[in-house]
Amino acid sequence: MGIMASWIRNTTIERNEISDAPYMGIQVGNQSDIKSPNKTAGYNTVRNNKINNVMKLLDDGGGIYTLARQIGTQVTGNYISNIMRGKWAMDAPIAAIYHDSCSEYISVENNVLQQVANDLFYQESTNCKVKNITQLNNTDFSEHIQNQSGRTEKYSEPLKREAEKAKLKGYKIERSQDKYSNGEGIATEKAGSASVIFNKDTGSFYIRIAYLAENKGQSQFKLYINNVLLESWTASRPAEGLADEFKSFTTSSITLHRNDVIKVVGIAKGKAQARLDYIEIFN
Ligand SMILES: [Ca+2]
Repeated sequence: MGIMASWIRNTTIERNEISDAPYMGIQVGNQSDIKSPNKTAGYNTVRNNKINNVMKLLDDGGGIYTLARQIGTQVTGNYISNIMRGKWAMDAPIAAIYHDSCSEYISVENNVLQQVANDLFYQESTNCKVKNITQLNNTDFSEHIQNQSGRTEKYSEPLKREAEKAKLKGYKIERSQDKYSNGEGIATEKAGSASVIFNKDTGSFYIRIAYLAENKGQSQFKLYINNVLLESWTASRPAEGLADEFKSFTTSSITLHRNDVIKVVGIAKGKAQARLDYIEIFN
C-alpha cells in the first residue's frame, strides 16, 4: 500500500507518486461505527496524485480506495494508470477507483483513469451499499490533468483560511459540528462578505471555496480578486438524506500576487444562509 489513511478528517493527500506496488495506491477511510458514521472520517481531499501500476499481486482494491461514509471528501485531479489484474489475483474486483462498503458523500471529479481493468467500482454485495457518490468529468485522457498530477518543483503547501477567521462584513460566526469541517463557519440572513489576504509570492494558483449546500434554498456566491469579479456560482443541492452538505467550488488556474485581496460574497436565498467553511489556495 502506498498511503493508508484510516479514520481521518480534514486531511489532504496530494501530489504523491506511487507506482509498482503489490496492493493499493491510496486508501482513505476505514470501517466505521455504523451507528455514528459521521464521527469517523470526513472532509478529506485526495488531489493531483499520480498512481501507476499498482495492484500487481492482490485483488479487492484499487488505485484509490474509499471505505465508509466520509462527508465532504473529494477525489480530484488524480492520474491513475495501469491498474490491471495480476496473475496471483483471485476473484475480487480491481478498479482505478474502488468504493467499498458504506462509502458515501464523496465527490469524484476530473480524474484520468487510463488502461485500467475497471474504472470505478461500487461495492453492492454487502449490506452497507455505496451511495451518494458524485461523479463528474472522469476520463481516460487529459493532458492538463496528467501534467497537473504527481510531484512538482513548484509545489507549495496549500493555504487554508477558515471563513470564520476572515475579515467579515454582514456574516456571523456559527458553531456546528454537523455543518462545518472544523465545527465553525459563517452564515448570513441576507448578504455578506469574507476577505483574506494572499501572503505568498506571485504564482499560479487555484482557489477553492468550501461552502454548504443547503436544502432550504440555493444561495449565490461571488468571488472577487482586488474587487474585480472573477467567478460566480449557485450553491448545489445537498444529496438525498442530508439537510446540508459540504461542497466546494474551484476556480481555474489564476495568477495571484502578494497582498491580493480574495473576497467571497454570499447572498442568502430563502432560508438558506450562504454558509461558508473555508477558502483554500493551492497549486
Ligand atoms: Ca471553517
